Amino acid sequence: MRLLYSKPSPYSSKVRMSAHLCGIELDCVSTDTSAEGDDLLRTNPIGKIPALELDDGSTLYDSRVICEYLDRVSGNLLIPQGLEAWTLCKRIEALADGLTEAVMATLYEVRYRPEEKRHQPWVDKQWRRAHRALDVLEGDLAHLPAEPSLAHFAVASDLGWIQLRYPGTFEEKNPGLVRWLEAFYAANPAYEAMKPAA
Ligand SMILES: N[C@@H](CCC(=O)N[C@@H](CS)C(=O)NCC(=O)O)C(=O)O
Repeated sequence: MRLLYSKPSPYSSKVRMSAHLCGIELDCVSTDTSAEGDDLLRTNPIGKIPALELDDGSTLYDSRVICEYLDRVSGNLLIPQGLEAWTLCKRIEALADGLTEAVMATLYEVRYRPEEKRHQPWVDKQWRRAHRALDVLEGDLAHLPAEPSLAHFAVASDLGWIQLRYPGTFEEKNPGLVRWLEAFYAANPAYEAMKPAA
């Protein structure tokens, strides 16, 4: 299977970590979304990564759908199936991804919008959203078992991306998140090479 991805992309990082846990090897193709190339648009008409091309040529996007697929084909190695554990796992994934979406919106505001057209109240709203999510995440992680699952990969990827793009955002205010990340990589060193990187 071919994964269109980029090294800094947090959603791609989540998929790569998930595939590793599922024992699925992906042919990872570095993809620049701003080029809107044919390969990307054929794989995902939305023009975003991660996008997966299956061995039969069919395609899947976005990261949540790809991870659900990896879980299914691996016989549920990625997502716990008991209702309580499933609920916690999927809620944490949604929270971590929503956090990233908010912070990414602020990055795109600077990257793609001319300065005179930026709307600071909207940016402030995204940061309020992000800080609420970070606070709740810090509490939720206390309930997550040590054994890695989709929730772990979503959190490690999304926090890793924030540390890459906006270092210092949560380290002081949410030290529990820093401790959690350190413990995760100490117990699961293989995943460190897949975290978002420049
Ligand atoms: N909900 C999507 C979000 C994917 C996404 O936003 N990917 C970013 C890179 S991390 C992207 O492709 N951005 C390019 C763009 O928005 O044009 C997912 O979970 O896969």
